Amino acid sequence: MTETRPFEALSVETLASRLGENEALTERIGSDAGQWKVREVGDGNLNLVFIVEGDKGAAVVKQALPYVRLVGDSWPLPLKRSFFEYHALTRQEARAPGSVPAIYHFDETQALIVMEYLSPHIILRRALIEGRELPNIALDIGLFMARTLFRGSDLSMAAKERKADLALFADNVELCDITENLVFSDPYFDASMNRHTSPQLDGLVAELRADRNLKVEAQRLKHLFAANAETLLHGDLHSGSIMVTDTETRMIDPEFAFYGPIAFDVGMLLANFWMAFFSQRGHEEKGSRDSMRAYLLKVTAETWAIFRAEFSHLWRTERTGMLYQRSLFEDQGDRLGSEQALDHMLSGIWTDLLGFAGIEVHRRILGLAHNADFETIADADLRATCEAKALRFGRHIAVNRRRIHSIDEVNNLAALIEQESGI
Ligand code: SR1
Ligand code: MG
Repeated sequence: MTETRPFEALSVETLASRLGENEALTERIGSDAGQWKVREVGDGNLNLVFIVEGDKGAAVVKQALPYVRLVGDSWPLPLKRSFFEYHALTRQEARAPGSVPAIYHFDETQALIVMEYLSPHIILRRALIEGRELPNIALDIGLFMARTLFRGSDLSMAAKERKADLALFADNVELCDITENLVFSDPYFDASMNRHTSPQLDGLVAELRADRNLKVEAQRLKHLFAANAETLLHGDLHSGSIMVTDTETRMIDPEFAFYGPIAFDVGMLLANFWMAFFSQRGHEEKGSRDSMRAYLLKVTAETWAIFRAEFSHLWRTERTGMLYQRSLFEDQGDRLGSEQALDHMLSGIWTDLLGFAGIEVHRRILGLAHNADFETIADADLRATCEAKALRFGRHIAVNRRRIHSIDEVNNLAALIEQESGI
């Protein structure tokens, strides 16, 4: 049953009485709501997340709040982000089956989604901080990105269907606005919500903000983000939006979904692996992280290789949309023409993903929304050393993205910067 009353935030105390008659929940976790155990576990920047356990099982209830949780009610944020998350999850499930949690129920007025409780999964970022070398993430995430990004684009979809979807997600204005400001602009001037490890990083931060080429590049990337409505993006694909076990990987939290450039999701994701790499020095109290560092660079190379291979496979077998139509190439016996176009597309994605990755690194160290990879390093000098390396790496790949041709080149650079001493 869907509630008809106006939006009201749930709490641990009220959840069972509010949702005790909800069939999606009672079917899965048991109908004796008086026995339900409810925990609020949300540690993200925006929403409430509850785990509800009954005698038959458990489920997750995620509810949007009318403001940014990280900042408070001084920053209102519309509830409709829950609508976009729900619609993005259904499309991701159709395009990359098994890659997202199952959805049991959506209530638009209450801005809540009831979904599968993933257990014993943990957030990927936490696993990487703990130094866990997960064997499947490159394969699982590479496939997820290739399938969702290819199948959500004009390479695959019927034009009418894609344009309708583009119109639907175009209304996710406020979440795009967060990305447009927090990712592409705020890090490059002294915006009011910014913070960084100070005074250790003050000199480097001033240098970055005075770097004209970097600022121009960040704005060119912002332009691309805003104007290139290429595919349905996850929109916030970092290691905090992925849940893992040793053998399973699920993508969560696509509330920032909208139509944008393919390279954005890929660049954000790889940036988070590179940040995990630079943060390892700060997590060596229980032993060397040399092996973890090598693992993380291998993961970036494998993720990109899997993405390329699957995207190429889909290009050759599922290119049913209006772009690069088969009637111009394969049907004319011109397979080489089709391969040339594919190569062109992949090299464009590569160049742009380096830019998006570079600025994602910057915003996590200079902006409002930092990440736990660095934040959990208690010693400020050590944290600043790790962050400074990541900042220099980010600047290099963003500014030089047109001159960097392989992932090995990027990973060699990361390894070189990691070996340097001091800030
Ligand atoms: C105010 S929201 C800050 C960040 O949290 C989300 O996870 C997105 O990454 C956003 O940029
Ligand atoms: Mg999130």
